[in-house]
Order: sequence, then C-alpha cells, then structure tokens
Amino acid sequence: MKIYETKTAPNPRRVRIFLAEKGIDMEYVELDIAAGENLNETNRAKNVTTKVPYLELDDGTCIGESIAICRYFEELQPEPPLFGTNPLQKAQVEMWQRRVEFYFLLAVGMSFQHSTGYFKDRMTPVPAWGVESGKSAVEFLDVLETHLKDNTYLCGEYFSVADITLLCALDFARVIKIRLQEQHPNLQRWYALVSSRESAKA
Ligand SMILES: N[C@@H](CCC(=O)N[C@@H](CS)C(=O)NCC(=O)O)C(=O)O
Repeated sequence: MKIYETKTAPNPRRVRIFLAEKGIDMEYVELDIAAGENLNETNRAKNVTTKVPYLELDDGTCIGESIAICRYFEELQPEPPLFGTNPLQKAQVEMWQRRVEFYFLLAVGMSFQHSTGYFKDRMTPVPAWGVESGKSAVEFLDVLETHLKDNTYLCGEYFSVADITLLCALDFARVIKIRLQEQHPNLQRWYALVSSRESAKA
C-alpha cells in the first residue's frame, strides 16, 4: 500500500504523524499540488475529490480523507489508541477532532487559499473571505486557550488524533502569519508538549 501526499501540506502531515505514533512504515508518493499533479486524470480516477492525502491499498482500493485513513489504521492496529478507549472518550475525541478541523484547520485553509491565491488556477480567490476566515481562526484560538487551562491535551490527559490535527493546523497557520501570542500561555504549553513528541518530526 502507499499514500499519495504532499510533504509540505497540513492534511498529509496529520496522517504521517498518526502513522509515526503507531510505528507503521509507509511508502509515500509525492504529488506536486502547486503544479496541479493531484488534478490529473490518473489521480482523479482514484480519488474523486483530488485532495491529498489518499491511501491506495494493494488491491487498488483507494481511501481519501485524512481521518478516514487514520481510522483505517486505528482498526488495523489499535495500539496505541488515538481515537479514544471508551464510549465517553471516543465521543470527546470526535468532538474535539471535528471542532479543530471545522473551526480552525478549515478556517486557516480558507484564509490561505483566498488571501494568497495559491490555487488560483483551480478556484476563484475571494480576498475578503480570506480575511474573514483568518479572523475566525484567530478567534477560535481563544476557545482552545480557555479549554486548555484545565486540560493537558484536548481530551484531558489523553493524547489523541484531535491533538495531531491541531498541531498540523497551527504549524501551517504560520504561513498566513497566525501565531500563538502572549495571551495563549496554555496553548503554548500544549504546543511545546505535543511538538516535542518524536512523531511531530514526521
Ligand atoms: N478533508 C480533506 C482535506 C484535504 C485537503 O484539503 N488537502 C489539500 C492539501 S492540505 C489539497 O489536496 N489541496 C490541493 C487542491 O486543493 O487542489 C482531508 O481531511 O484529507
């Protein structure tokens, strides 16, 4: 099996970190998304959204969406569990994973795409939407800051796939000049903890 990805992009990194946490080796195929390699007929036929990453199994089955890929490996190799271990924890992981993905990673992505015009060959950038999305992303940092006052990780003492999503989103946010500030001491403490994990190098 192999994963088609782009080394510098945030979503593929979520999967690389997840697999590093699990100790799973993988073959990676680099696609140049800036040049639109992900959009060619071969990739589109395997992966309808054309987004990276996507996983290709040995029988040709393809799985897109970072969380779907992570879920597949969680089922194949449950240890260490990264999606929760009991009903409550699984729900909390799902809650924070979705919150971070929808209210932060997506906002950061929209701000990047609409303010830089990076993908202007395949979409129409709306700079005002880029500004609004950047503001939403920054506002959500305050929500996270409050939450992390009483929580070591997003789900209490439990490191999960939600933390991986947040780490990748925060690191990518630097590209649009969104950084943790003095008013985010708990997020900074969380960031230092999570980014010092060996997997963060993936
Ligand atoms: N919901 C998808 C998002 C994937 C995504 O947006 N990938 C970006 C790179 S981080 C991409 O492929 N961009 C290329 C394009 O839009 O053409 C996931 O979770 O994997």
